[in-house]
Amino acid sequence: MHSGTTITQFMIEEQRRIRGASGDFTSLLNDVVTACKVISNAVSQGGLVGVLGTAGSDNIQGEVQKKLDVITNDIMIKSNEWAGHLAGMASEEMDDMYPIPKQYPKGKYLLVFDPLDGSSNIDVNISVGTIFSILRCPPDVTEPTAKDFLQPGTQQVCAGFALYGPCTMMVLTTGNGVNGFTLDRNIGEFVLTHPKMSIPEDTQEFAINMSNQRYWEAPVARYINECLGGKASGREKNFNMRWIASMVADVYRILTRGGIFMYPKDTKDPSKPGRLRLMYEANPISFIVEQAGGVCTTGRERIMDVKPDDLHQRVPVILGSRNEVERVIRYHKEG
Ligand code: AFP
Repeated sequence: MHSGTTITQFMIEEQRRIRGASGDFTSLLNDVVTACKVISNAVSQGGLVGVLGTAGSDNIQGEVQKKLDVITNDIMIKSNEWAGHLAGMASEEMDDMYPIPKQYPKGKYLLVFDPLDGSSNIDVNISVGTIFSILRCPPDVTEPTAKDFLQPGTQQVCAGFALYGPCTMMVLTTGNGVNGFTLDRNIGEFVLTHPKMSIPEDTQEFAINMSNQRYWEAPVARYINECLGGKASGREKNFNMRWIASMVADVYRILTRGGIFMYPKDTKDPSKPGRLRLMYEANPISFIVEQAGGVCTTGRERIMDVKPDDLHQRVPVILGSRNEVERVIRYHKEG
């Protein structure tokens, strides 16, 4: 007999706190959680069921799709299209938004997701995850178009990610703190194991893809040089570095023990203002990180204040422990 609070119990208790809540949102979240359990299964079987390798297609961003990118996208769609809670979905893996098929009732929410973040790591058995964000469909819109999704991150009703690592975790916020749940495979339920997650204000750990160093802007180069130099370059401490190249895994580490994560603006490809996608990665992760007491910025503005102009828009991302991120913001102001 398990003794913890299950995610279902947790969500129902949260719902009771909201006067007039219809249960729609709780049911939607339940479907998303179910999809993540199905994805966790697919990911954990890997080569046994022939799901590793490339799918032979590219996504809208010109990236090679893995078989699991396509499979997990399909799982998210199938688990969430039927119940009547959604007016539409948008995914990193689909060129256009996904309207709810005619045979199903429509609801008042929009679901945005990256079905398998870090998927370029999947063949080497490194942790990957699913990131999602729930928005309200604008009032009186029954047939949403892409522009109805273009809401700043501050409008998110809920954001979360599942992390498929040694344990499968679900990390969630609805704007009332951040809670982490671990999948108990014996009962098939996520159980609350990490209540009220909080990011320490200070850190000695940074995460950045150092191979891009020659493309960085001056403020980022200045900050990383100081981290590398540590006490010898005037900082009060020495730093350690981690880079998993799977944002969910890097962010989970920061939620657990602090750190700063950076995928900054660079000059590698002038057509791209950053590597990470605003709607599918930066906004949901920012909502979680801010709710855990961290800071998220492009270097020049708060990520959740960016007004999206395209579903697949990219942004620079600098996030994590407050005092380090604020230092980087200061370096951007100083030029
Ligand atoms: P994929 O989902 O294509 O593997 O991208 C992962 C990611 O968006 C994010 O999770 C990582 O932090 C970042 O890209 C890694 O980028 P680099 O490969 O340039 O280090």
